[in-house]
Amino acid sequence: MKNLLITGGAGFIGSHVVRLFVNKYSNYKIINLDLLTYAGNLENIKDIENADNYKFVKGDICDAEFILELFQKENITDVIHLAAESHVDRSISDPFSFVKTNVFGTVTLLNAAAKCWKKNLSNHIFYHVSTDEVYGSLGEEGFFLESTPYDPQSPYSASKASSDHFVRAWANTYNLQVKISNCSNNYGPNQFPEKLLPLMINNIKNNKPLPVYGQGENIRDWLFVVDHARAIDDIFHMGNIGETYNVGGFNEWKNIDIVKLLCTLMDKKLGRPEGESAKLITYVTDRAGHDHRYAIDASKIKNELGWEPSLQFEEGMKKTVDWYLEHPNWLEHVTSGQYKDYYKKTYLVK
Ligand code: NAD
Ligand code: TDX
Repeated sequence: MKNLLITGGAGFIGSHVVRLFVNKYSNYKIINLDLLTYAGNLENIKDIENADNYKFVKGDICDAEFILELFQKENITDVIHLAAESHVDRSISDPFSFVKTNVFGTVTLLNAAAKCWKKNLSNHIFYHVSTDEVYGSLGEEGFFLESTPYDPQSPYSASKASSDHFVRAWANTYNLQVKISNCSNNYGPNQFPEKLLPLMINNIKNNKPLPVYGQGENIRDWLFVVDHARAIDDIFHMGNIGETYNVGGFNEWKNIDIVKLLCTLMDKKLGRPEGESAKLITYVTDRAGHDHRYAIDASKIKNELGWEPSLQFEEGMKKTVDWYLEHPNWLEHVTSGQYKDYYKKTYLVK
């Protein structure tokens, strides 16, 4: 029996993790803690909200008193920590909220866990879900290994790198049993349309310009979100204590190529003439300090835990496009209000 606290479970990846754990582990109580920021959306987990082994709690990981009370009240036995500010562009315009949530929030959780678990530390796991961006930016060659030195380049990645360091410091200093995973770019249903793929899908659908940063030559390694959730399950249950696992899709794409692929898929779906959506591609000012290439070597998780991606990329992209087109209400709800202001400011739309 575990009382598992999952933070950020109303967000993109967190919602897929919560769903997987609620459905798969009926003997666990899953407590989903989320502040419901602009990125958190309870519609993402509507299908499991009435499950007997599930509870949603709205709250802030930075509120130390509240977090300590939650650990005590719910007798939290383990943590999978995903709550974060997650968008690189927002970290450039508002770095302090990234320091607050990603660094201070993570330390707040670590502190509560070490305090509440100190009598029997070996019965508890604190698992931090992190990103490949902590390793910095690659040239044309090479891959990120678990041993690659940290070299974060954006306020977002610096805040995630910092939180990873704090997790390791709590393992070393307070003997907390920790695990960390560093994953590549996720895609799939429920991703907030500030990130590349849902933003492009939404704009193609609405015949709006497709803002490609710089020349679109930057490279990302894409993984279907459900495969990331499976990796998190495997690492939580089978990963070695104190270790890091890199998770990736073995699937590198230049931004411009992935946008063109999307245009082709959506022309077919929307019954548009071939090449129609690609006319919307617009090259815009590059992101400041834009990392050139991310590529994960995921051999360790494959060799040690037997995990590998289950979906071919084209199949995953088709599923993703279908999902967004079949859920116009979801898109409409998350693109109203605050998001519109953010979009106008970032892309200087009149
Ligand atoms: P997301 O932005 O979609 O979701 C983040 C969630 O955290 C939201 O539900 C939000 O409400 C919640 N949250 C934010 N601040 C909070 C606070 N102070 N207290 C409680 N909850 C708060 O993010 P995502 O893309 O699902 O990423 C989840 C995690 O995975 C993050 O830690 C991110 O760094 C990491 N990650 C993401 C990717 C990716 O491609 N999206 C890749 C690798 C790692
Ligand atoms: O409008 C856009 N145009 C564009 O060219 C946007 C939003 C992005 N881009 C480019 C920038 C990146 O090279 O596309 C690439 C992907 O951008 P994002 O979707 O913003 O993701 P990225 O910056 O790579 O970071 C993502 O992967 C690692 C997630 O947002 C992080 O949370 C995760 O840790």
